[in-house]
Amino acid sequence: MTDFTDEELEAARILFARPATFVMGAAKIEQLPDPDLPEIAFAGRSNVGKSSLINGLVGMHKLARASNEPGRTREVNFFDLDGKTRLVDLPGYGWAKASKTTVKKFQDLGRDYLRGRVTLKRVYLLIDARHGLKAVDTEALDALDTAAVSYQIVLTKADKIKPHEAEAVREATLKGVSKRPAAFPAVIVTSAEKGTGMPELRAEIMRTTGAVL
Ligand SMILES: Nc1nc2c(ncn2[C@@H]2O[C@H](COP(=O)(O)OP(=O)(O)O)[C@@H](O)[C@H]2O)c(=O)[nH]1
Ligand SMILES: [Mg+2]
Repeated sequence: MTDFTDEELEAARILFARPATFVMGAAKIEQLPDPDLPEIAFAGRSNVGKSSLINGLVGMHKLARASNEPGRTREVNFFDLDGKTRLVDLPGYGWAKASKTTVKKFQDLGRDYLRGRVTLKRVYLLIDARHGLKAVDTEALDALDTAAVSYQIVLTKADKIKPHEAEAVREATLKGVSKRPAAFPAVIVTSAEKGTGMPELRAEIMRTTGAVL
């Protein structure tokens, strides 16, 4: 994992303690907010923990709605962090129940966003720490490499396995993306439930967006 000084971790803690608000959900590419702030997007299969991670980062339980509310998770949802940066919750993939047309519509939206967003600084691709990279993730990795957007893998729900197991999955995941051109060569282990990895992820986002207090 990238090293951060105590000062950086503290600055990031303060940044993420500032007010975070829901800006809007876009169901079409024309509805995106003006690209006037640096953005960090979160992608991953549905249920991997995207909304929970965003909530964990800002320390609010209900900013991004978690689970059981597929309505919002099919849009691209924008959250403003104190006017400094936007956190973007992308539509999940790997839907079991949704129709093919619905899936395609929202994956196309996600792809259009990734391709065309000039203010997008990095994508965090979330992977369940219990499973590691799976075939279902390949398409997302390919889309990110094709869009040439810098992305980093975040392992979620690490509280559900033992630390040494999470470490093994982290190493295997890092190896799995080592030849991928747009992948950042570090994998962060997190638990939104326990707060694991949140200080480092906040610092990483602060560094990546160039947000200053
Ligand atoms: N144990 C545990 N459960 C989590 C964690 N993050 C998310 N979950 C659970 O996983 C389910 C899906 O989370 P959600 O954030 O809605 O996933 P999303 O579909 O990717 O936005 C919910 O029931 C969450 O409570 C975590 O760090 N630890
Ligand atoms: Mg969600």
